[in-house]
Amino acid sequence: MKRTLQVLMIAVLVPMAVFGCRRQDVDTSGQPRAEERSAEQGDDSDDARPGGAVAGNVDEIASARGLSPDDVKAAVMTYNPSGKMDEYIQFASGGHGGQMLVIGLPSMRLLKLIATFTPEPWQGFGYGGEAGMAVLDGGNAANQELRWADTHHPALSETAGDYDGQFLFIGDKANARLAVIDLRDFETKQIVKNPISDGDHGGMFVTPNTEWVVEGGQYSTPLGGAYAPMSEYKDKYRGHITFWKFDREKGRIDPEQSFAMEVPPYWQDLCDAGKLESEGWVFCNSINTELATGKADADGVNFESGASQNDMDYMHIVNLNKAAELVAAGKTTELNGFKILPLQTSIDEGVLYFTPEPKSPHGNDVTPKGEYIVVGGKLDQNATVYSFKKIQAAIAAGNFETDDYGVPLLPFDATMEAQVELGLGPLHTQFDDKGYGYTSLFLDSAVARWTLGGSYRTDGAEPWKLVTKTPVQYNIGHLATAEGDTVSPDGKWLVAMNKWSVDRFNNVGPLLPQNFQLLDIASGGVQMPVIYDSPIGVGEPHYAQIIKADKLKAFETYPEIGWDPQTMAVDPDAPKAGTESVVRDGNNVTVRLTAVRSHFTPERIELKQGDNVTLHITNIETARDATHGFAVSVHNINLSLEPGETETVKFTANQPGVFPWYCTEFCSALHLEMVGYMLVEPSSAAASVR
Ligand code: CUK
Ligand code: CUA
Repeated sequence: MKRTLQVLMIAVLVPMAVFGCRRQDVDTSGQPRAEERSAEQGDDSDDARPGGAVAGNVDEIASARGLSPDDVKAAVMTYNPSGKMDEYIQFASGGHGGQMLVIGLPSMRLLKLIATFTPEPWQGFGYGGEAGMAVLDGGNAANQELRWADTHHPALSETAGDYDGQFLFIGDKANARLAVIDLRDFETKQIVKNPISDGDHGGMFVTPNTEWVVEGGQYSTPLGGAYAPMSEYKDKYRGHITFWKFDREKGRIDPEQSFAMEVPPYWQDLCDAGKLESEGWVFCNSINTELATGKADADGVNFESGASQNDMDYMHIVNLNKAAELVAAGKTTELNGFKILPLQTSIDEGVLYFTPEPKSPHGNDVTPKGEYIVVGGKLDQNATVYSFKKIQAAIAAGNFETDDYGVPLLPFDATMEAQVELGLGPLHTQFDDKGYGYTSLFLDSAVARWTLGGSYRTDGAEPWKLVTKTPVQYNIGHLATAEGDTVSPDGKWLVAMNKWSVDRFNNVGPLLPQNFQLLDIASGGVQMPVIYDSPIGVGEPHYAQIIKADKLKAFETYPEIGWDPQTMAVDPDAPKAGTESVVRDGNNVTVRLTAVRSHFTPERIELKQGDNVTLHITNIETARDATHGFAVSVHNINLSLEPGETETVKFTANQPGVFPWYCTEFCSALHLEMVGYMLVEPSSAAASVR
């Protein structure tokens, strides 16, 4: 009866109140049907497209806007008319926004921002929902609640070296943490804090079947949070490379099965996992092999120059399979309950090797078949290419000296395959399907395309040679090509992730957005024109990966009513229609709520000051996009309940008064009426005065 009345009310009210006097059919949700919607929006059109035909012809519009034929071509290549989907999805770090960006290619439209390390109200992440709070708390340091991150390198899960579209990992450079995102619902499921270090950089990178997620350290400290003065840097400070074991079945990192390698106190930098030929090995570059300790008095040397004295730093070459065997055999020590493979054990057992790399190295990228490792140099003009075969030969021949810590140091000439002169400040390299490498040039503000050698060259072109460069605006860091760090790059699209945008966008004050520029690397012959500029105004992204969109198989709604996204199963305790209740047991009150267009059940919660409240709420909708919010005034509670989802909030009703709660998503014509009242009766007359 109630339901019938509501439908009736909507049918009467909606056309009058919301859609004026237009003819309008309405379904029970209070929304116009899809066919009606597009017809409504395109009154004058005679085609099916919203907005109808464009006035004037293309040439006239282009000339009026001052667009060149190349501009028009770029527009046509990137424009998606309404309803047309993108072919690729880019997962970009959101930098110190602590989030992940989901961007469609080639349109460059921002599809979503995934709340990761930072509370985010639209997704109701970190505003009372128990699941999200638990995820965020999982990333706390021992004595500190952490609510931001500097996200650098996302890593999509892989199967046989190709993205499989299941999981996404992202590292937090500021606090040495790792987040796991499940791509069934694009939500963060786990954050783990490194127990032995508070900083990293060389993560996250996965092994070809995602058994391990690699986290390389950066600024060395005494491990485990110990104290030692900088005068004891050489002896007491250490770097780490941490290997997190991923349990794909559970969709979680398993810290019990994870371990860290103790390495010398150089500053480990980017890592990459070997693949195919080099599978089972991991490579990380490093800086500050000078062991600089900074300038704090007149005699010191600042890090900027102190850590740039040497012509060569050391690539770390890790036999991960061997390391894992040693860990399984119990050859570890423990620090803060975490397994550590001691440096001396790694040396004795042939787990760790070094080879020199020039000049302030950065970037460390394994070629698609796994036989080369490409390293940039921030103060160099070459990309340096190492051969995995040569590395193995040097190891087998015992062709090495040792560094100050006794780690075998393979000679540069013995491991290096080629040096490719590209320009100033080569950083990161990606690949295509035609045997080219693409390297970002920070100081040149350019992208270089160059030929790989070996089995990649079937076209007779000279190997290891610069082919062309495209200027980008400006100061490019990483770049990403479609599936460009997998065993089978697609050879399409390149996104230059530029640090500075300077004059590219309208002035929005002294803090400028970064600039993602899309380059067409597939259809322009030798040239790689920039065809789109996309401002990124939420933090400084570093790395990104670009996956074929059809590999992603996300839910459209949660599969069943009462779904708990944390367990990815139905919560047996989830409120369902007809089971709503408010039950008091002493001063513990359990509230079971449902939400559906356009009401909550129940709509009044009567509490006494000091009650401990546990509130379960289910969005019992099955329609796509029928999300409801749940926001309680001045309680810092805001949930986003996607169709089918169940959430739990716990709080103490300390504050007497009357608190409306309401749905924060404009879900229907009567969304404003989707409200409830929480009444908290004061414990005494005095308590009722605020
Ligand atoms: S780093 Cu940022 S530009 Cu963190 Cu991969 Cu090179
Ligand atoms: Cu539900 Cu608005």
